[in-house]
Amino acid sequence: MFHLRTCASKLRPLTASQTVKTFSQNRPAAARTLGQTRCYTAPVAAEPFLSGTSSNYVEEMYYAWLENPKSVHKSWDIFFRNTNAGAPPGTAYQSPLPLSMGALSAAARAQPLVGTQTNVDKLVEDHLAVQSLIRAYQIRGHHVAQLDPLGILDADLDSSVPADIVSSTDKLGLAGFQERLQVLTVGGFYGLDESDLDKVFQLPTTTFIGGQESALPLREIIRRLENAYCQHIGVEFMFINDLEQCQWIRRKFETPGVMQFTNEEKRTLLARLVRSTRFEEFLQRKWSSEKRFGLEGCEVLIPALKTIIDKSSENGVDQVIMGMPHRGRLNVLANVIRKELEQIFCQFDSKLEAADEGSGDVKYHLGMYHRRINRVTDRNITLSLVANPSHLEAADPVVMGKTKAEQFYCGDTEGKKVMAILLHGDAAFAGQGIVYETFHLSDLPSYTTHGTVHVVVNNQIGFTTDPRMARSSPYPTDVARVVNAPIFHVNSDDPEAVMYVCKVAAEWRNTFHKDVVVDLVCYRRNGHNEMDEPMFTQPLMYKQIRKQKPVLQKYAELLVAQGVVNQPEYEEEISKYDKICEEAFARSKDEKILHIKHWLDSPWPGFFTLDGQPRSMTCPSTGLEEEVLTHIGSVASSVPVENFTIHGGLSRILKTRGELVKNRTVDWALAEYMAFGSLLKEGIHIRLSGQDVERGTFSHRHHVLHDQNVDKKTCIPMNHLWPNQAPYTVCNSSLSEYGVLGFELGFAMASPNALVLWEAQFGDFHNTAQCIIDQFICPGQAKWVRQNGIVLLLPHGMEGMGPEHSSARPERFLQMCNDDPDVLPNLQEDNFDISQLYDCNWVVVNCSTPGNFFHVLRRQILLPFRKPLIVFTPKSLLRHPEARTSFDEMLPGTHFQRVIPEDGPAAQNPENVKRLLFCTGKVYYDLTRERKARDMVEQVAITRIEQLSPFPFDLLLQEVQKYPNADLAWCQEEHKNQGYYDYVKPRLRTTINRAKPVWYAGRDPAAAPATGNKKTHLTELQRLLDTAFDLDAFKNFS
Ligand SMILES: Cc1ncc(C[n+]2csc(CCOP(=O)(O)OP(=O)(O)O)c2C)c(N)n1
Repeated sequence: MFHLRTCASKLRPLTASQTVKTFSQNRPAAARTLGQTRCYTAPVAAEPFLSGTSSNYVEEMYYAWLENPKSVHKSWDIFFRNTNAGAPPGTAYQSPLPLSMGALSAAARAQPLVGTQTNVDKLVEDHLAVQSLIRAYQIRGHHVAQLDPLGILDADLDSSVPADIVSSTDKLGLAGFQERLQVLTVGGFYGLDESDLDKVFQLPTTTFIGGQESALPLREIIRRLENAYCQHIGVEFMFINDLEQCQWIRRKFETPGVMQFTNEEKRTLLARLVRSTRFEEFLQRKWSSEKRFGLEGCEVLIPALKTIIDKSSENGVDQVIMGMPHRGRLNVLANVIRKELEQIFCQFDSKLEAADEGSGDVKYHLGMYHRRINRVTDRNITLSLVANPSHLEAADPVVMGKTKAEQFYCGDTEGKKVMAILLHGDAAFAGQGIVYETFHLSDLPSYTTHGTVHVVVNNQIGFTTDPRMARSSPYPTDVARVVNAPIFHVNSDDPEAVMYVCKVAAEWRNTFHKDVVVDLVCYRRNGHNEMDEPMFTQPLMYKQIRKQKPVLQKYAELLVAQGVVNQPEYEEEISKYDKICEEAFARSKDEKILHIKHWLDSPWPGFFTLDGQPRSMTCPSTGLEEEVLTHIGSVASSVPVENFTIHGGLSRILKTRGELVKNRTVDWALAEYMAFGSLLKEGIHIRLSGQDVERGTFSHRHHVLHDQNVDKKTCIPMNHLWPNQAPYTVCNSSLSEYGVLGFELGFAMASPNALVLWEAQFGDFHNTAQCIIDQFICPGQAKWVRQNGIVLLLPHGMEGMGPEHSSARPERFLQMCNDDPDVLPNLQEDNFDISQLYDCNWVVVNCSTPGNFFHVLRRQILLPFRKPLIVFTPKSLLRHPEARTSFDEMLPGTHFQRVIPEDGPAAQNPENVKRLLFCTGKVYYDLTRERKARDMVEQVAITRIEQLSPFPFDLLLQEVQKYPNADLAWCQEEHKNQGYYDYVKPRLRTTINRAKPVWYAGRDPAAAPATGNKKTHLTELQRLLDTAFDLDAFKNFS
């Protein structure tokens, strides 16, 4: 504790107030955060108790005393005065008189300068013990809080009571309290004895249990700590390494009397519980054998969400985007989002036909969007619930992305207007890795939504699995600790405690704009769904549940006992809501047809006609004026700001780009630049996200320039193109695919007027995001009538780099295309190509030229509807000298080419052509090189299929008809059981009415996507080229 003495002796000439000023000038606010190193250099002084760990405590008190001498216990006041007055070491301290609780002011009677060294040591030790005790409650109080409404389980999966906390099951009953004090005092953890219970202790500045008091008897300290930390709320926050945030939480939970509710608030809470409870009962009465994943056992969820929304609305939020699993979803739709009840009820009618195209989805997966007045705040609020698949937690990043987009489009840079609420089940929250990935996006500049409120419906069971078999962490919420989110566990049978933590959670989000978790510890009254028998697997738990009084009944009895409502008022509230349900049920009978479009979570006003149809079925030319190309090219090859030093290597890259532009050509990077830059000019926001996308994994893009001399000084030339251009966002993501792709999908959901692209580092990595692809991107429109124009850029190509970085698995995407391989569509249909696009579930392309890549990106936005676009992008072609496109192919009037036909000598005399080779992507360049080497340019035509899906039946039919004497072969560099073969072959056969075989030139089937051996790779390549150009290769099979 020499620090204090040093400070004191240094500051002695000053008065207390001068000292405070000087000290606070030297000590910025941030210096008071935990972990800050304190630095004092003068020699140790002689006060014997000023040593070791006591130093922080006494030092805290000293600072408090400097600010206000009355804020510390009288004995310390005297000590500090004596010290400052120059008392010699060992003489400044005098022991205080013992104080009883009712005699706090007796401290004032302490006499100066009397005392013994033993007293001194004991006093300091006791104060330290009390401080440690307070800290123990703050850190570990939640372990003994009474969180389980059933009273049989431990929310932290641990029945032991921390040795340094004196809690017991019968909380503040007198007998129990005495018993607990015994644990503490007689041989207890901190060496305090019973005689200390009535001694008054100075409270450190890190607690608020004192309210107006700065000192309290130990007995009262313990009582208040128990009250704050060991009742129905368990607060986990002491891992947060920010003093201001910790203090904020302590103030919220420790301040005496902080959890007060007005009678009005209690009545509102009761009414909300009535709705929540009676809604489930109504469904149960009407459709007792239908699955609905009811909320029974956690009915408090509805008032909890409404409280979070009310409080957030009060703080200025006008849009809340929610994501949630099955449990209680219908109830949330009905009572939080306020979907018309008849719309919900008619989903139970198995006789109603679906009006919309697509497969639709079950009622407890559908989304919803609703703008309404918040009755508590009288302000407008838009609430949406994002549709989700069964895959638990998969919607988390999607909700985040949509929230980010809504914030972006309304200029809400701090998340003050738009926020997300995510609901979770306890088993899923602990078990699904996507939760962790999503948390890691929460504080990244390009991904933060400035705080999400997470609400866990912790019914202490996952389907049939006990939590002890479902997680290794104490709580299901521990994953949130990685981002220092405070976690409020609360017993759901105490509705007021729940409302309180929800208010605090909303305030936390509003104050710090960081994530927060509300853990509603509850139970599940029925089985996993209403048909399930829970007694098979959880007999004892369910015996207890059978005895459990529903929370509504409990709370109603409490309020009746308190005189807040009377029994008839309560019954009236129930019958009022029952009547609402009955009337809606009657109206639901009038519904003749089911409209999934009533369940849209993200409307795009103005994009479609009022009937939800595209405004046209055409797509304009995707070409650009030469000046536009030249202008974008010149910005792309320069540094558009002054005094900015770029890397020498990059200067060379930009110079090369400049030369390309001068020669009126583009490579891959420039083509992308042209597409992005021109769309920005047209007011289309572009967001490119993924691992290392700013530079580009293959160092070809360089969309963010870094000054070589100034740290973090960057320039994004794309944002310097046009005076009123749309913003360009390019952001390196965290090392996540599932989370980031989900996020971008959500971002793309918010507006049709944005080009949102996710680039995989290598295409094969998309498989860790497979759930987003399988559950959202591929079937999203069919399930939820919701279009999405997300673009996936998947680097793909057999470059001899081994099995891991070669294949983006085209076969998987192609297998999930919804077009029929065996049915030739009506090729005469007007705008066949656009209709085909409109009908497909996604577009899959592999462009062989930069120009076509440019066109397909622009087409994505110029189309009058939105479809996901999967692009297999090249690696070696990024720098291939032949992979260039002239401006001529990008001018007005030009289009994306679904097929690039042969245009060489073979096309001049098609009758002479012996083989028509079809291929896609980079292998084209291997094939043309080989053809030239073999001097077969007249005999072999090569046609590139650039758009694989929807399959260009019309153009390919023309190609086949053009070469009547040619046999047909599909050539790919991928193994036979992979790539495109299985997709292309039946469609080619259908195109030609199965008139000819379609041969295969490519690698043999294999388990791995590619060999790890370079020589084998080259041998395989040569073999497939040999087959492709051996005109007799297929003779024996004919
Ligand atoms: C990713 C995933 N795996 C498995 C399932 C099957 N499943 C549906 S609900 C459920 C239990 C979920 O438990 P919990 O998260 O605690 O929510 P609860 O059903 O208890 O509300 C399981 C395993 C699923 N839907 N999603």
